[in-house]
Amino acid sequence: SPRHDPGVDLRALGNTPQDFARDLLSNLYYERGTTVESASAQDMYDSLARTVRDRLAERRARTAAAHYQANPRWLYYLSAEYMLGRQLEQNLLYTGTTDLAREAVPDFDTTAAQDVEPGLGNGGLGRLAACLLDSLATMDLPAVGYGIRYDLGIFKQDLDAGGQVERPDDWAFQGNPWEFPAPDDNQVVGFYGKVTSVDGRREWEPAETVLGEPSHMLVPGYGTDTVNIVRLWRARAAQGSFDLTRFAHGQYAEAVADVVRSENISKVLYPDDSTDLGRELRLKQQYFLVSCSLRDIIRRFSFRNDGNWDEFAAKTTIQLNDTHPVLAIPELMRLLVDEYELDWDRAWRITHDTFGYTCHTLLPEALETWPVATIENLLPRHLEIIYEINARFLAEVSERFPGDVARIQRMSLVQEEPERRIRMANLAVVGSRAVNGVAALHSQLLAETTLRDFAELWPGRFHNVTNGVTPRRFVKIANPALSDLISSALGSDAWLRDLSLLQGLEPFAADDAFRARWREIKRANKLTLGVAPDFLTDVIVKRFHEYKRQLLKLLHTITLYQRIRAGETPAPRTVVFAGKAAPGYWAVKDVIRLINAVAATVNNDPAVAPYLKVFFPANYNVTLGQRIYPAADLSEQISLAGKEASGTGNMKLALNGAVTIGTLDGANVEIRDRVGADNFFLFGLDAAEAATLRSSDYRPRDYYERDDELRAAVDAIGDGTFAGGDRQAFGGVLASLLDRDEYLTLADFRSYLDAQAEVEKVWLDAEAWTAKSILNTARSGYFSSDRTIADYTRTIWGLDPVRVNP
Ligand code: 26M
Repeated sequence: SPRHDPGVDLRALGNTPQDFARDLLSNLYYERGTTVESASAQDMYDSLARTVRDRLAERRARTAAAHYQANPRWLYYLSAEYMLGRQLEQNLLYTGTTDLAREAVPDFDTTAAQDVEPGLGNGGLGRLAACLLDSLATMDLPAVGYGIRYDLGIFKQDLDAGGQVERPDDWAFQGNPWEFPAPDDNQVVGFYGKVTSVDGRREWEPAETVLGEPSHMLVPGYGTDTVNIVRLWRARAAQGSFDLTRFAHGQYAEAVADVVRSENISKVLYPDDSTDLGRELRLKQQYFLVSCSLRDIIRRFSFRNDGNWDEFAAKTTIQLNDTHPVLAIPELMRLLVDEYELDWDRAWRITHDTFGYTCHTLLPEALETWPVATIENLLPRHLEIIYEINARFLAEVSERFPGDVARIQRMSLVQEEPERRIRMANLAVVGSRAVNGVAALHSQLLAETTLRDFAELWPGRFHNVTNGVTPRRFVKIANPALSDLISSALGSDAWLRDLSLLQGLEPFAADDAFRARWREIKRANKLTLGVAPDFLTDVIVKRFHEYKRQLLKLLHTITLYQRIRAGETPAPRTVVFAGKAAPGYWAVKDVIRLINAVAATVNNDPAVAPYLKVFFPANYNVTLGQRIYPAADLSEQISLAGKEASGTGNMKLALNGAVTIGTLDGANVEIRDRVGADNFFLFGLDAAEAATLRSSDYRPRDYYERDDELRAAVDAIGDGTFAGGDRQAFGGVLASLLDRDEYLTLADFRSYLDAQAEVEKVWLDAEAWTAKSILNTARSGYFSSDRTIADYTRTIWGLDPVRVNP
């Protein structure tokens, strides 16, 4: 459309050193209002960021023009979380200006160190969202990510006397140069109130309204001109919320109470990972995201397609990142039926054809449910719509399975006991065209267990799309030396856009000179991380959760310590633990405290120093992960089989040449299939065995009594060895292990130690180890998020690329 033809040469920004330096100075003078002489590190950082951003903005303008011209089918990715990682280094890489920036900026490293990671997510789910956006742009697919612009991201973790202490993450305190606010594009969101009938139509009159103010960040593709966006909503009080009457009466705090209430909606990310807390503010956040995003999507659609609703599902596909945004289903129904006056059946067809739902868990405690009373109060019209969806759905179930009352109760969107609650996963499945798990085993177990009834009713609706990670951030940026070696071996850097090309490294696993180079790089990466370069670097880095079994790794560490004390001389290793625990999750906060107590004992014992070190860097985030993955030799993926949906750290580590020790859980299964059983250290119960043992009368004490080393390790936790003689310090951990051991840690202990013995044997043969390391990288190309996006595009989304004109 001519309206979007800029009619000028947008490529006015040159890329000579002079052009770049001039733009940098211009930003320093005109945006920061300062001079080279008086510029602070922040001034210089901000000016550099803008200089780079402008180069992306120019590509963004051409992308938008190409998109308007093509009027394609769009993907909208709805996610309450995005873990984008630091922006500067990525955007320098994607604009090809890294060298220009190093030349133009006086103290580049100090300047780059000002870059702050926007931690707008908890862990795997949020980082996956960021990897998928990276791949969508790289593959020239028209997509927008929608999310929430939390003022406070995931808390910062400090360790105080070995225990986790949380500090707020005011990530944008110094401003965020990567962000474009668009206050004029705001949406109005309603809450509470009542529903009345007007001329036979239901009409919701909210009692409270809040503004959603969007800003966007640029999401460039690598090696292409496409620049997509991620649009993040921030809550603002509606104008007039400030209470002048109260103010005049001296009630200053009360005068701003409504403003504060409104703006609290996007104040803080909930730091819970895999548990459903059910706080009203969380539900408000979810509806806020959904309401703003859907109106934005509809506005964009109407503008391009003259509001012809028959075209909507053909032009729009919306992917729900877990159930967090599932209110989009009743919200779209409400907009279509109440506001646009479509009849129910037509509205339902459109809605159902629009949505896809990705499930990220198997844990029942992570499946969201909301009390009917909470929804009724906050979103009364949505509750009516959910009931109507349920009535029609259950009629369909009864027709298929007449008289099967138990089935109807299981499948109902409404749980009746012990209180009435809405089951958000059921709503997501019923309202979506496609449902997918995130690894082959996960998708299989979803269909066989968690969502079995639904898979029986609609087998064709269920898919698997195995997760992936972006090789740009997690190989090229995180591990530049390894990337250069790979490119020189393969003869080009094309692998960064087609990761299957890593297969070409296979012959080099047998090449002595190449193996020596590979080891040198790993060694240098360990020095950068600050761990001993010649020790085996054994890493378990992920959110803390009982099912992930950091405690199993710790029991092994204690056993190594005790063996060394008894005179054994195992292969030197550094055990690296990193990760955050949800602030209220005391069981794993105790584990963190225990790990650090063991670390203090081990690291201060000169007798074990030549063989064992324990390292727990605080505040695991994307930035720290980028330093750890390249230094790792051994990747610990030791969750109880049947609990981890996929894992993505396992993929980042394998791509950086770490060899996995793991259970048959999540994507480990597929990693092992691809790298080969010889290049993967397998141990433990499989998912079926674990389920059987858990449902029998499992007695952890039997394992404790029968295994001397296990008993010695557990006893050391209880006898004060790591607590200056205090026998009570870790009583909770001990009791939960011996009395319940919900995640079968003791049952898998011996098998795990046997696998670790195998690890050690191979490690002592450096050439054999290096060959396995190289083969892990060579055979992990499948785990690129580009492949994940290709799978979504083919099986669920049906998108076509739109090339941006140069
Ligand atoms: C729920 C309710 C209230 C507040 C927060 C939550 C919540 C937030 C995040 C629950 C779960 C959340 O994330 C779960 C998650 O990260 N799942 C992980 O998803 C990854 C990407 O698919 C998988 O690789 C991991 O196996 C899976 O654990």
